[in-house]
This record gives sequence, C-alpha cells and structure tokens, in this order.
Amino acid sequence: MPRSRTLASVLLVIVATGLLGTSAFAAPADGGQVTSGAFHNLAAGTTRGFHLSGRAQMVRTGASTTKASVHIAGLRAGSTYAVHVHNAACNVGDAGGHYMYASAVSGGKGSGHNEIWPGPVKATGNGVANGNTSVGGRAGANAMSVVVHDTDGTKIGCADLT
Ligand SMILES: [Cu+2]
Repeated sequence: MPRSRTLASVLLVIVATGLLGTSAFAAPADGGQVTSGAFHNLAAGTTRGFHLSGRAQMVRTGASTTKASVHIAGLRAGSTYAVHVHNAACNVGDAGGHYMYASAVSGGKGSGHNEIWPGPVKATGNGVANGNTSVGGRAGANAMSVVVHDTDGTKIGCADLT
C-alpha cells in the first residue's frame, strides 16, 4: 500500500475512534447487548412535512440495566416531543404500543413507571434533539423500536432496534 494511503487509513481510524469515544452510542465495556437503528418518518410524519433522521440505541447490561439513547434530526425548532420504546417493529402497525415491563422499574417515566423513555426531547434551533435514559431492568425482546410522537401525540417517526 502506498505510504500516503496507509497514513490516510490510520488517520481515518483515529478520527472514527475519537467520534465513537465521545458519543452516547459507544459500546459498553462489558459487551452488553446493543441494538440500534436509524430514525425515519412514519406515514403521518411525511404527511406533516417532517424529514426525520438520526439514530436510536439500546444497551441491555446484565439482568438489571437498560439504557436508551436517541439523536433525532428534522424536528421543529423549539417543540418538545415524546420519545419512547415501542413493542413492535416500525412497519408493524406503526410500531404498536408502548413497551412495558411487567412491573415498575426505577427511572421509568410512563404512567406506570414501567416504560422506557429517552425523551421527551426539545428540539434546538436546528431541529435536532438528544435524549437518553437508564432504567433498572433488562428490557425484554419485544422492546423493538423507538417512536417519536408529534406534540399532539401522533406517531411521526420510528427507529427499529435491531
Ligand atoms: Cu409511543
């Protein structure tokens, strides 16, 4: 490999490592189960003129911890959106309903404190929002997606956690 190309490769690795190291999406040190996916519009999001993008990630560690993080772009500046984990894939009934643990878990924000809410998130002037949460229970297999709700509750965006 030409020397200049080798150097470019090394620099790319360094830059990529740096980005991962500062990101909320870095892999856990103990190799917990990581699922993630990209945000996209649901039908109502398109109808309402959103162009959602970004990423959601869930990390299940051991028996008792689940962390969920979101980075969402394409929101309306200054608006606040409910964002939480749903119990179906994005293309199945617009991701179904809220994922719920069988019983209450610490840190949950749902009415029964048994859900996973990386939001609500408030969009900046650029229409970008970040959110995260940590709950005291390992999410089940049906914690399958993260949904973004418009200010009236309508589901506008979704990311599959795979
Ligand atoms: Cu929802």
